[in-house]
Amino acid sequence: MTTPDFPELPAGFRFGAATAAYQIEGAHDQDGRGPSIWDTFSHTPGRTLDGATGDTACDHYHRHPQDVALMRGLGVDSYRFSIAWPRLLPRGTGPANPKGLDFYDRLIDDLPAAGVAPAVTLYHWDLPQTLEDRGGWRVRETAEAFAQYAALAVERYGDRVERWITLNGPYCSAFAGYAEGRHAPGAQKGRGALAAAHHLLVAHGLAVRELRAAGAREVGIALNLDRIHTASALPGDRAALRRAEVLHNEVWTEPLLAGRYPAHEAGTWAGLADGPWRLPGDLELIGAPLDFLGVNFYRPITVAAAPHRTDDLELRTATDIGVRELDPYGTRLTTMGWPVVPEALTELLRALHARYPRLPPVWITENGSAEADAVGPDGRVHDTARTDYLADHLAAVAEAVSAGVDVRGYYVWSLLDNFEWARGYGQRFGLVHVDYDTLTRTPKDSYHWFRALITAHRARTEETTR
Ligand code: IFM
Repeated sequence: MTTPDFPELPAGFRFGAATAAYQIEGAHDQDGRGPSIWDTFSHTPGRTLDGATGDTACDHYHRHPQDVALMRGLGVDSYRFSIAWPRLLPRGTGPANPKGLDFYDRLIDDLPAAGVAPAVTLYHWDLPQTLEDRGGWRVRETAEAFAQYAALAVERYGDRVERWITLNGPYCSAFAGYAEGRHAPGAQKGRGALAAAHHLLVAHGLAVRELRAAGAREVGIALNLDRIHTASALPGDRAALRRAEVLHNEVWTEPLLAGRYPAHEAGTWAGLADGPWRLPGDLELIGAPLDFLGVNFYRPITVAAAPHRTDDLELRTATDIGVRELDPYGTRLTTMGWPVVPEALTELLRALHARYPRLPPVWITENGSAEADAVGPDGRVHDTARTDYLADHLAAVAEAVSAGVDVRGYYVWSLLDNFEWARGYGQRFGLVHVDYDTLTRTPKDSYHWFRALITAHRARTEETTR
């Protein structure tokens, strides 16, 4: 076995690990936490693999001291985690839950003591069920409730949090949640997805305003962005590529980074720009300057044209807009079935840099691979494929930096194996293996490699800056 070389990143570049509340915390009904849409969804038969739920997950709620110790051992600069909105506000709005507030206080206090700076995501998909019952992201009131929640969180934790991420991967909240139905709340009817997309952006804008007013240090958003290709030069496929780029990326990047809605292409996006949910001043609110853009990247996708209904404003899946995703071939696939193509990350970063003059510094807020890991007879997890994936993607980041993209840091997804949404516990993304029967944590070989990388980076950059 050969260990990949350490990619050379600039002095001051930061390393971290990321998680999300519903995927690791468990304690779903303890200490006053209210239900979220993911509790409802995962408890609905047929929605998740083998009926998996986040009821216990990694039991991080009770084991966080051990997980903070793992981070200390890893030597990361920063830990990106999310606050469960229904743990702070069990009904989404109204009285706060003191025990929920205390839980994050303990975590946020323990991290700096372990040399790790807290980076908080306010929304990683666990909407309080009460708000969904009132319309969820389809209605503007949810964006207003989110702003109140953001104000509460920053008032309580703002003195200790280094980096705030308003929303994680709003594509999934809007389109996987309200069009494809593969994520909570599992809706597949109505104009929900487009309204949700807009209200998520408004929620972000309102939260940024609250965070700024409270003097938050760094404020940004994490988008799951895709590098998209088409297999041919046929006009139909090129047009499908543009529609896919709008659906996956530009719905978010255009209003956030350029203060405009995505171009109407083939009539496909008329609903987004002209929907009744849009109010005067929304674009200015959404496009307020950010301190950083978080990019979640895993794989490229290849698309081709498919028969479609461009005049249908009711549904917004890729199929509805005439886009067919092609099966990847010719590259290694992770257990998610995702192709491993690190140079696509360089291309994505360079494309963002070229398209948006107002692009703020970038953080890779998620990157990682799911592999078929198991603890071997020697008590270790030899996850060579993950180490290779991380090394190659960090090299791709270094390449983008050399090309002039201002990338400041990189979070591995994920610190721990965890609940992978509708795919249950079948996908292992962690640097640390979790045995779901005993909840035993075992650092994998990639954990040790990442620690060595961070140590080598510090030694090299401290030497060159001395
Ligand atoms: O586990 C998820 C995470 O919650 C959001 N981004 C993608 C990851 C892997 O699918």
